[in-house]
Amino acid sequence: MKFNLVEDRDKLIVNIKNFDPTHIFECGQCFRWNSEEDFSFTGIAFGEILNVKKEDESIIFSNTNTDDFNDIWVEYFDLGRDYGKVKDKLSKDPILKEAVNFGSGIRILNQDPFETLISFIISANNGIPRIKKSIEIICERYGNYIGDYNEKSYYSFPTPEELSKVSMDELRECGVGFRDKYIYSAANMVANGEIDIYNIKNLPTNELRKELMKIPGVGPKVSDCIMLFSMEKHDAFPIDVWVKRVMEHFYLKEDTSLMKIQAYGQEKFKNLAGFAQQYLFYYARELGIGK
Ligand code: 8HG
Repeated sequence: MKFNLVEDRDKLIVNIKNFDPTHIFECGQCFRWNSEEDFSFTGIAFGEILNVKKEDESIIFSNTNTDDFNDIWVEYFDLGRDYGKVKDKLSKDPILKEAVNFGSGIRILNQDPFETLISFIISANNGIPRIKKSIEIICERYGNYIGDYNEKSYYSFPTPEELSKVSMDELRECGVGFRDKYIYSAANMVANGEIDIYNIKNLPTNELRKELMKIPGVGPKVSDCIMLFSMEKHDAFPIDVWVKRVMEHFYLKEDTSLMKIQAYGQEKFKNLAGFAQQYLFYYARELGIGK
């Protein structure tokens, strides 16, 4: 993959289509990116702090270099994929066309599987600001200090070993409520090798879902979020309140069980179901559709 890339001290200026930091970082798939006063976003992934800004057709990546861009960020931001094609296919459906226009710069991130597992266990029956706060506290207390950027300190997400040593009481003090026991079990199952979270992504989607659901606190929605946001399962179709509402409002026209909505979404959008879900989630949540 060749990019039209200019390196200028700690900045890279890259021409990328279908890339909008606001859409990417605020569409619900990640919790560790925050906007700055200049409308850029700063976050941390794979132990590196990065700042991302869109200026016209250019994306400016700060605090990085060409090697890290190629080694980490190309995959993280799914830059090898032509989102123009994904959007064209989905836009044949008139409802998706609206949702795709609304979130035109969304890309599905390839995040760390352990971080995604724990983050989406925390997300169950929770709101995004509280999810973000809990994750930030967990990283500050149990991750490692990586560095400062714009006068703010950044910490890595704890490894399975690091997190497995944290007690349930300590976890509860991070604001995770009843999910303390689930995080505790999940971290221990990964640390002691019961779940091989870094090597199961090659299983077919349905088998992988079953494997993930062996972890307490991981149901169908959480498992599909983990598969989609960290294991490249783009046929996953996580259904939360917003996706349920938008699917019922536009397609099904009546109260429908989660299982039926999932079957409908996977059948309708096939190997693009995960992308369709993300455009719909962002669209429904920002516009309050079906509320
Ligand atoms: O990207 C997401 N898709 C779906 N379907 N659900 C999500 C995403 N992100 C996210 O946080 N959720 C869930 O929505 C978790 C939680 O139940 C709620 C937070 O708004």
